[in-house]
Amino acid sequence: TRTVPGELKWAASPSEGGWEEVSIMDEKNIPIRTYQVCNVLEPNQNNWLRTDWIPRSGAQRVYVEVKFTLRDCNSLPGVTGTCKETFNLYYHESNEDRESYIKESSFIKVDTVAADESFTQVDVGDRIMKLNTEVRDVKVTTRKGFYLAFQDVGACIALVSVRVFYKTCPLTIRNLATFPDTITGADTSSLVEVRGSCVNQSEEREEPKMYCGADGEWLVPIGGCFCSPGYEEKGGACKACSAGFYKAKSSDAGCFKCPPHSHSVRDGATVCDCHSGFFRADSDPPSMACTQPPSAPQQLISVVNETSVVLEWAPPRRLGGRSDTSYSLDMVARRCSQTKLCLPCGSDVLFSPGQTGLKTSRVVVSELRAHTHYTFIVHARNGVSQASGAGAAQSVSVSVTTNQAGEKCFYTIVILLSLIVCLSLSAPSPVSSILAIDVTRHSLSLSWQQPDRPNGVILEYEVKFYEKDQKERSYRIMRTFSRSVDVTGLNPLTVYVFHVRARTAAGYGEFSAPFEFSTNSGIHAVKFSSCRACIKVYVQKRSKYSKTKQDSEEEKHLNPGVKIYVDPFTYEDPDQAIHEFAKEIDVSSIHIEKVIGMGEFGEVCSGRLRVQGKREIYVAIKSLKAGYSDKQRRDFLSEASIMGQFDHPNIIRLEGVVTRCKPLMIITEYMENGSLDAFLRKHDGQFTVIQLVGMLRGIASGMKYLSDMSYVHRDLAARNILVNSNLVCKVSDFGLSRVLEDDPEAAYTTRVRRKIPIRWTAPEAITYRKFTTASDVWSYGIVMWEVVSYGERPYWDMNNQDVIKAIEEGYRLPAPMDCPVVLHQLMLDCWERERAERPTFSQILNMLDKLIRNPGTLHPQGPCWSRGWVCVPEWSVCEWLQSIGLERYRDTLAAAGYTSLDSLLALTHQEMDRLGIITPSHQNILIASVQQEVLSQMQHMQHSMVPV
Ligand code: ACK
Repeated sequence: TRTVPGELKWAASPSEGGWEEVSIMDEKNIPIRTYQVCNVLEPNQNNWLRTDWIPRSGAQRVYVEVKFTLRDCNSLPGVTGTCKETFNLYYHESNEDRESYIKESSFIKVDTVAADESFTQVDVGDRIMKLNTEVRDVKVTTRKGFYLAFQDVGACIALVSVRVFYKTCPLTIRNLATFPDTITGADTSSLVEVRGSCVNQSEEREEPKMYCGADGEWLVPIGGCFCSPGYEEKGGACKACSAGFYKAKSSDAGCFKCPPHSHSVRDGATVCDCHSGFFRADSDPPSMACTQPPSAPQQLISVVNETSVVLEWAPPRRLGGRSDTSYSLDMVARRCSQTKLCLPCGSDVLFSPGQTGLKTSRVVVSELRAHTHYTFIVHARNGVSQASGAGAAQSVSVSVTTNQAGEKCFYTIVILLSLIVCLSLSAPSPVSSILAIDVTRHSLSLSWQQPDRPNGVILEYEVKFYEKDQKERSYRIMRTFSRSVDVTGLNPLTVYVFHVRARTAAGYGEFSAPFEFSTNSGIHAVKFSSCRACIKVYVQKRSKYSKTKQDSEEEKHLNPGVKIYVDPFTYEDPDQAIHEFAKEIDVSSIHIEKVIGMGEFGEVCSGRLRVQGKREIYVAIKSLKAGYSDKQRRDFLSEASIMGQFDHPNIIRLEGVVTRCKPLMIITEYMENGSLDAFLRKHDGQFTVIQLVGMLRGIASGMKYLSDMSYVHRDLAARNILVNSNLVCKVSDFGLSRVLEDDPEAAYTTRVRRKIPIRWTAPEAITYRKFTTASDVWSYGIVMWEVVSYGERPYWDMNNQDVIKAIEEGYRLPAPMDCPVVLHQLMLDCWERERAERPTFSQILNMLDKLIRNPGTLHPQGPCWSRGWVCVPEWSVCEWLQSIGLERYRDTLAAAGYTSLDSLLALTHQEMDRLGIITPSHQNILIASVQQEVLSQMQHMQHSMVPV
């Protein structure tokens, strides 16, 4: 009524002496219309006041707010029992907007309204009135509108204003769907179901629905939309991906950076175009880098055997960034070489295992014509060869002439016979001598003679070598078609042992005897055996590992007072676990800023968290994407339940969780430099060894804490370590059932059904799922290797099966470039086959602390070359014999008066024959080693005088 200009002129009955329209000034001195009645002295009052017709406008429940003043009967002098202190509110539904008369009985009573203010305070003289406000609601659903009526039965009352309204749930956007302004339902408990429509550039993921509650609040959002390809969600709308980014599918993910060798120049890209010279195969997903066709196969060799030819080649130098290289062969016979591919000539030729789509690099071509000149062309192709239009460019060819005629019917017999001969052939005899030429600090060239008895055509040679001190624990293999090889990537001043063996059609022969050669120092040709003293000290320490119990489960239960980690899956109700270990955070205290990556369950964002009474901190926010299953929810929250139990500077800290509203979130401290592997690759070669060891120390410290709590991580790898702005490394990625499912490195092995990150996992965990702290130690050794090699992939491009096999055979990763000997030794210790032999994290931590305190020990060539390390400067004959494994001659030599290393310089073969040291190799070792030992001691003295 306050907004109605002029008089209201509502119908009053009786028209005189009952309700009267009176204009007064409100508190702001604005004129308002009121209705007043005050017949308190006369009995049997029945005064009606009816409003004009009020259109319903679609509303189903209307609210009537009445503001009024009422006199307290006691405050009125001389009133009798006729005075009343209430009035009645009525309504009448009608389609008629101008009904002139409505019977009293047609009205339905809404309520009797009383004042709730103490109306004795009303002082009409000073115009100070206590205003009452009462609201009543009423369902109006049957007609287009309604009338309201006020019945007075003898009160002193002034209606100051009447406001009639209905409620709506206001227009809103939820889950990328727009919900219109919606009028609430007819009943106080009714919910109006509303269907949303997807915002621009979005597509329905699941029918978007919400409910409008009677109070005008939206409830229970269901379903929603995803931004279309090329668009991502920003502030409730879909915004085009900016240049350099793309999004291929409609999903709730953000735009992705263009994969390597591709770009997008315009906003809204659904796929990135390849840089020129790079391609994408039809089956390549848009997330894959653009790649190139392979270069030509290398070193194609042919071995003619009568009318068959064995062709072998090495893989292309460049695989173009793909792993689907295949080979195919073309054959041209001279007789028809005018036409390029002369199929008729070769139509009955057999290719084994085939002519096209070959995955192996060896083919036997048989049933050729005798005395015919053939040219074989081997093409390398991959998934993008066709797209690049470079089919024939990547090929290599070889020409041969077959050398024996024969009737076709004899071929089979001849081939069978040669097969039988082949099978009965014996393997080649060992290579008898190896020479080293061109020796440098990091390389040497080897050459050798063909074995005395090759027993067939030699197809290739295999060279196996290792650092002498490492024995065969870590060796490398090279293959060559020729009788020489350049071995590179060696450590300076290091003695290497080489073995060579040959392969024919009958297989590999025996390896040659060991041949030892030392790389040089660049200054003198010196041996480093004095270092052995230092390594020996360490090795003795290492043997202590075996006495330490590795299985922390067993250890911890004997150790009261140590906090043990509780498996959240032992709780029947996962929510109980989460609330036991994690703090619930109010979503309003989180301010999300940007998406920093994708986790298994949804985006990972960075943002800020402001908890009352604390300063604002940067946080990482992992969220669980909508549409999750119960299991996914449990798995997602299990990470927080685990993390929440830890409190250590090298373990990622949990700030809390959001579980009371959607999406669910896990909030952790923010680590500015992201994951360690990517971080190291980005800063290749930029850190000092001390900085790298500092990072390793942090990880070891975190792992020691976890192992003390009996928590086995199972997926320790550089990609699961996060780095903050101070280079502090923290272990992250906890979880249980999901642990290995989520890791892109995890693969199925043949023996177990769960996925395992093979390259990081100890053999016993791969083979029979024996995951213990000792298997975490193995993984830690791999992390050490990743760190020192600045994020190199362990075992490079070997496939998982080959890695498993190599480890089984005793192969271990070699020291990365410039890796201090002590660190590589520590890695090798972590990779002991026997898990009881591996160090504990506590021992690793002690070792790293010692190295940090004595930085000189971290020199790549080993501790002896640096100052500050206490080496044994002079060995007794006894220690020296021990170090070369010939302790057995101790007494013989002592008895003959050889009591110092110098005196041993006089040893000759004849003298040793005389003393009964008759094994030729022992004689050689003794003579060579004593000379080198004395030389290296001289060298050591020089270094002691001139600080390095
Ligand atoms: O290598 P990144 O940048 O580091 O990409 C991944 C991505 O989210 C998906 O896991 C990053 N990430 C995860 N947790 C955090 C964190 N607490 N602080 C900073 N980045 C994080 C991770």
